[in-house]
Amino acid sequence: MDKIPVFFNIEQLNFQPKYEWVLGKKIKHPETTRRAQSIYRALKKEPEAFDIITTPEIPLLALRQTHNSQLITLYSTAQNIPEGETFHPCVFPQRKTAQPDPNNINHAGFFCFDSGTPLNNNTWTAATWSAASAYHAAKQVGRGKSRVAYALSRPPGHHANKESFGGYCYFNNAAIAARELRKKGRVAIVDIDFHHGNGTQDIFYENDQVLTISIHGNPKRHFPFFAGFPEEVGSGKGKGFNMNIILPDGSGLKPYLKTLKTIVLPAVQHFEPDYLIIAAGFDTYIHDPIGSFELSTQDYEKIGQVLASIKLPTTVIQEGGYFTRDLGDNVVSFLKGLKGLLS
Ligand code: SP5
Ligand code: ZN
Repeated sequence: MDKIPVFFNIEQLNFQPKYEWVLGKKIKHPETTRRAQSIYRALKKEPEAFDIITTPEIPLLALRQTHNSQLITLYSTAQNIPEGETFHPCVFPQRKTAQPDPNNINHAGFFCFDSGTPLNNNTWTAATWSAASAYHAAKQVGRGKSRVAYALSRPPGHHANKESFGGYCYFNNAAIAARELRKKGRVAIVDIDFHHGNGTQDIFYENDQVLTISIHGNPKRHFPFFAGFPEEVGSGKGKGFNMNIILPDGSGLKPYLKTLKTIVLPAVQHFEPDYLIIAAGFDTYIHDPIGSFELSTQDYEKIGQVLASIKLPTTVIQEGGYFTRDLGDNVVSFLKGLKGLLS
């Protein structure tokens, strides 16, 4: 039996955001390096199932195909922030009139849409290597070397769009993976993070060659608040190629599987893609401190099995999931559900 290739680079651990503010309170930042370590350890425990590969570099061009140069410049500007200091954007200009200067860190607020996504001198390094893991996982699948690959991407990516960052995301890892696979065919992205994948939606909103589907908590009450509603179906050529599915707070396996089987699978199959990308967040876990769904560790295997039944070459990109202790077990459970793709 083949192993599932896992892409990760230790450089991704360099960035350690310390705090964010929730309802005026300073809290420990949920997007920690311990998250990645939890996943890494759980995968490492099963060497017969997973082949951990050290991610090589990503070509700058692959970042530039998804993100604009000002955003990339801003992250390199952030490399000059003194060691140990963090820049929390706090001035959010009117984007229509402001003239942003990405060489001035004080202008960072122009390039982001929330206050929970800080910058420091290591943001660039970690975010670039996180994107590299997604890119190389996609490449492995695109080359036909494996029918399934997993990118241990951290920091996450699905909230980041072409020109702005937010929601703990800097580069849109799934979008970068999709651009790579687009060289070979059509791509469907299914986002199972608790939050709406607003960045991914945005990047492919006018695209009819990349189908984007996100299942998430109600944006009326949950981040990202401004997007993720069913009326958002894509525009121009892309009309009909974006789908948002809201599940109620408290949703467990039953409604989740029903949604996958009756809505997601038929939509993906109708699109007839060549590749599937899963933006896999585990903040749908019952104990997650941010999400409000109630999935269990065992449930993720079942969800994986249903997604594997589409039988497409599949790239899994890690997104959220903040109950660190069980995060690794949840990822392993999900990937076991996808093992059927290897045979
Ligand atoms: C990648 C990802 O999962 N990003 C999520 C960003 C969410 N940021 C807002 C967090 C607000 C936390 N509110 C706690 C509510 C507790 N029920
Ligand atoms: Zn999330």
